[in-house]
Amino acid sequence: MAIERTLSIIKPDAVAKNVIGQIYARFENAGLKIAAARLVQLSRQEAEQFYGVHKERPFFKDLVEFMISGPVMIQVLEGEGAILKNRELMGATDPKKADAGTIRADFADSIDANAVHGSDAAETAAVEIAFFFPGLNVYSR
Ligand code: RTP
Ligand code: MG
Repeated sequence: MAIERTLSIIKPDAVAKNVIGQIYARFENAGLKIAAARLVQLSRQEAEQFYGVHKERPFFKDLVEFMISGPVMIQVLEGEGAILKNRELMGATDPKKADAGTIRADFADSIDANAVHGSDAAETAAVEIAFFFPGLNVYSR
């Protein structure tokens, strides 16, 4: 399988719970490397733009409010099949439906405060990485 990159966000709920390190350990244990990372407070405009595909959805306003409710940890993950691998590590969007041992099953409280984001396909990964790391040297190692 090809080496891929994907965008991951540890959302405000998980940052507030002080589990960045525990979530990073899951990435590392699955063979994913941190190729770039930033801890940031998103602006409303950034959150609205990032989740723009969902802007007509009923949960959009709550999603944006949640994403700006505190700092987020944003990283580029790199490794074999990184996009799908990260989605598997995350578990289902609704933590009640997430498999045991996934990040959302273990750290998320609700479908809104669900601990992590991960790109869902190669095209969205490219767009999302460029959005948060424009022109960056994403280090391959
Ligand atoms: P994400 O984009 O954050 O990685 O999550 P996802 O792919 O698993 O889910 P997606 O369908 O892309 O939805 C984005 C985020 O919106 C919130 N959501 N709320 N109340 C609801 O029915 C609902 N549905 C989605 C979640 O926080 C989800 O992560
Ligand atoms: Mg999504």
